[in-house]
Amino acid sequence: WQPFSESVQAFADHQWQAGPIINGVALQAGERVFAVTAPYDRRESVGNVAFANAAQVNEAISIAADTYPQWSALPAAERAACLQRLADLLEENTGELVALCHREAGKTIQDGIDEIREAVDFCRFYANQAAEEFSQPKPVMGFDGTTRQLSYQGRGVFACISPWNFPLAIFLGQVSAALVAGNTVVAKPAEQTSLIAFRAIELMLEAGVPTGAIQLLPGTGAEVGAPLTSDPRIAGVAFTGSTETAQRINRSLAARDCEPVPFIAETGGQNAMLVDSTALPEQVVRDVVRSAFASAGQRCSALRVLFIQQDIADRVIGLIKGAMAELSVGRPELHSTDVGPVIDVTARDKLLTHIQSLKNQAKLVAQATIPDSCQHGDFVPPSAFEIPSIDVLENENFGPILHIVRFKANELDQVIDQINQTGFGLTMGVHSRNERTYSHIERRARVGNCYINRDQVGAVVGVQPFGGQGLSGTGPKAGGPHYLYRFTQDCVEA
Ligand code: UN1
Repeated sequence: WQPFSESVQAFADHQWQAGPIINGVALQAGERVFAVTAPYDRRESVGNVAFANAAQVNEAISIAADTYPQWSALPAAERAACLQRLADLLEENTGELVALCHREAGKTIQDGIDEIREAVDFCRFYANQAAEEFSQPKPVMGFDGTTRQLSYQGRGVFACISPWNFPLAIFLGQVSAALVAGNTVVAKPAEQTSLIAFRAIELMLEAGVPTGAIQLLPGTGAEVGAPLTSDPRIAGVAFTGSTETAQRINRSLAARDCEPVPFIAETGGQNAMLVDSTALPEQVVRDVVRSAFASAGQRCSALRVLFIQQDIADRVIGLIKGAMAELSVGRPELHSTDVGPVIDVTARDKLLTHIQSLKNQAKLVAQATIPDSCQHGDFVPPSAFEIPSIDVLENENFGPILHIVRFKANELDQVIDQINQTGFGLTMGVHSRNERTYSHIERRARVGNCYINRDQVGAVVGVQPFGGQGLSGTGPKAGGPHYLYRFTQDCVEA
């Protein structure tokens, strides 16, 4: 902690500059320049970003397409070596990157440290897997005893479109997977976190990834994302973000008059936790508070709707109230802060509107207070409401708001079905000491990640693959054994 706290101080006045990186050249001019300010205090300048213009989008795709034959022809182990060097550089620059995650994305220091760690893990995991599995053709044994050789190669130019909530980890997770599998990449980071993406690509070039293989295009979905995904030269898209944007990209890919391509999407959720009367209340409350309020609720895995069996509801809700009274909302660089700001004023206003609308149809259980020191930032008070049913929630509320629903013992299946009917299927938490109950819930619920008797955030690369079903995404899971294959095409020598 201490060294990272010091690097946040060391970079307290630093101004970062970013723009498109095309063929290794960092450009300071584009469509327009966007001034970056800190989410915890909008008076604080963090730097500037030049957003890409239409000509730059076109040029980036051309260069990536021209470089594809050379890059894909390299042995997988050589591509993997570049990513291992990138991971080394991320570790060497952790101090600056934690400071940047704090200043640009408003992350707490602990979240910043976790972010860099996860980015390193993604790079090393995909590099190891590619070196091991794509270096040699794989023998496939037929039932008749004969053997065929299956080899894997890239598909062409991949578009990687990533979110602001994991501005380094998810950004580099997508880009490193696409690259190491043999594709060249055009990356469009979330416009709120372009400085972090820019720094990551600088390090990637320093690590030896050829300048033609990775192009960076900061900008908005309308100005950069849309022309990118409608371009017939794009051979695949990796996307993490909202379900609506995923649907838009899907339509745009389908409308192209060219070959069909893979679309890998990880999207939103309406994540629930089910607590039955055998659960341990203290443990439930610890896991609820972390799942709902850590990272200011800005994880797609975060808990949104807590279902508690009536028999223990009063006791658990009482404990949640007590725990929320202890939650410290504040500036993210302070060691004492549990909940920092949300990403921007648009997010804040949307969440505050939701809180306002709940006040008419729900019972406020608890609400933390925002200290005066936070008045210039985009903060939302962590809040918990009792609501009559999950049906009152129309959308995912991407912030520190917990909804609580009581249910009776004989309503368990009905509750699971209601959760399934939302169409989302990302994470689910279950607290029960009855094995029959949690096994039954696991089987009946349609979710990507089901967590039993623990919190439901913080998936670990290579240990706990992460991704959803239904409206929550296409799979395969990031950080799992099948993700890389989706970026490849396979060829059989018979
Ligand atoms: C996301 O928020 O887009 O398990 C996905 C977790 C994180 C979720 C990342 N890996 O909490």
